Amino acid sequence: MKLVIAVVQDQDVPELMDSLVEKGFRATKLASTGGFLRLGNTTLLIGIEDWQIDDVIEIVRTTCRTRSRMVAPTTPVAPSMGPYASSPVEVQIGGGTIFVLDVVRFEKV
Ligand code: 2BA
Repeated sequence: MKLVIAVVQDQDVPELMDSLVEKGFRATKLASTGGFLRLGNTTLLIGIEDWQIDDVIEIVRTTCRTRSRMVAPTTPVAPSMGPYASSPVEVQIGGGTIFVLDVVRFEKV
């Protein structure tokens, strides 16, 4: 068994959850915050059988979009630039950041 941890953008969650449930997957939705942008995002925990990994990744791929956002860096990007860089930079967010972990034991009691 595997545990898929998927960090996705909030806007994509309704369609992603619909697709997962429609295909018979179970998921738990957690509110999370990205360490870089400090913006809310969503982390899904999805327990699956090993042979279902590709199906789940494909669902995330097709329902989660890549978006760009301009951010003003608040941390130094290079020592020569001083403590803060003033120019906003564009970052690409998403579609999804996916971790697949082995589950040692799973029980519902
Ligand atoms: P954030 O940490 O808020 O990152 C948002 C986006 O900012 C990232 O999109 C990436 O394009 C950019 N970014 C992040 N760290 C950066 C850095 N040190 N320098 C320059 N740009 C940076 P994604 O890669 O799609 O990540 C979206 C969210 O997924 C992240 O939000 C974070 O919550 C999670 N995530 C991504 N990689 C992770 C990892 N290795 N471990 C844990 N969570 C991760």
